[in-house]
Amino acid sequence: INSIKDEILKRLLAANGEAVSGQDLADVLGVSRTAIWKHMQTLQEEGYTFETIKKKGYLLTGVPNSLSPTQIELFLQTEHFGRELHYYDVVDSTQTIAHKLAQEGAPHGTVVIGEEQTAGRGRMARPWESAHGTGIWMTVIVRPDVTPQQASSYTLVVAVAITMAIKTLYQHVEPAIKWPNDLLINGKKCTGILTEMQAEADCVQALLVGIGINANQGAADFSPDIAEIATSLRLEAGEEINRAALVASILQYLEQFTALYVKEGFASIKALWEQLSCTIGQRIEVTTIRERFEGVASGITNDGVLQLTQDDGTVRIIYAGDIKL
Ligand code: BT5
Repeated sequence: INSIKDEILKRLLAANGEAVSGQDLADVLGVSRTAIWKHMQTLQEEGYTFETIKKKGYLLTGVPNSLSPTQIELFLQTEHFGRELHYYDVVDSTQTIAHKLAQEGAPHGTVVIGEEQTAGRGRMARPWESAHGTGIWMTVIVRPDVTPQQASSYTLVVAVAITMAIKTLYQHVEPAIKWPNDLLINGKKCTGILTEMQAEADCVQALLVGIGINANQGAADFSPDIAEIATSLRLEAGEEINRAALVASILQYLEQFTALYVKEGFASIKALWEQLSCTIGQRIEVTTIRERFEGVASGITNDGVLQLTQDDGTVRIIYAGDIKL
């Protein structure tokens, strides 16, 4: 039943501003006029808008800004990523659902999306604000053929893919990668990445790549906790963001960069990462679980590890932590 609805939608979209006759739809799809009418009602409930033009048929006048599989598939050009898509209105966290799906054997590239998360999380169980319909809250299940040790640099690969997608669609927006897992625009956070792992001693079963992107929030939509530090793509681009198109573009870049990363390692993406980052060359303060350092972020290694040059010349290697620019 759903596939008939999708077929109708595809034809309405392909008509590109022309009306599509209900009778023609019924004939081509081999269903009754009444069935077509019922599907049109459903589409309307999902937020599509039409005009009914006498003797001509249905004219599509608006599509919902939703992340339903139908919307994303309209833009999707990948081979694997996003081809299996689990879409929910409200979830606790897409990470939780993805963990379960991965254990049950979900294929490489499976995507879980929620319009809202009630318990969205960042690293170390920090909360991640995920209001309804405003952002992109998704987890991608990736099964790369790498060791758990190599996988630690994958977050940087994801950051590059998201940055490239944003730059491609919104050319006047300048996102910058803040090591290890943030994208900033004009110094404010618009994206956070959370990479979790299911692994055995020397073999990665799955990476659960959580991506949170503020897309259509206005300044007043952020809680006081993050109002000063957060921004959205809409605020920066000055236009409504088509989230489905952005998701499709991210998945495309992610598929490409993941293939490169599996084949040639992080080293093959390192130069691009450095070019897109706002971390290297900056004086930073690093907080790790145990210690706190200051110095200049002097580079990144072929394994994606941050090098910090302290004032006395000592070079420290930072595997994980938070930095302040
Ligand atoms: C992150 O953690 O930045 C990773 C965020 C990952 C979120 C995605 S959404 C889909 C998937 N499902 C989940 O449950 N999570 C992933 P971290 O670097 O620890 O940063 C967390 C900090 O960012 C918080 O302590 C706040 O200060 C700030 N923050 C929270 N919500 C934010 C938002 N919407 N925009 C900007 N900053 C936010």
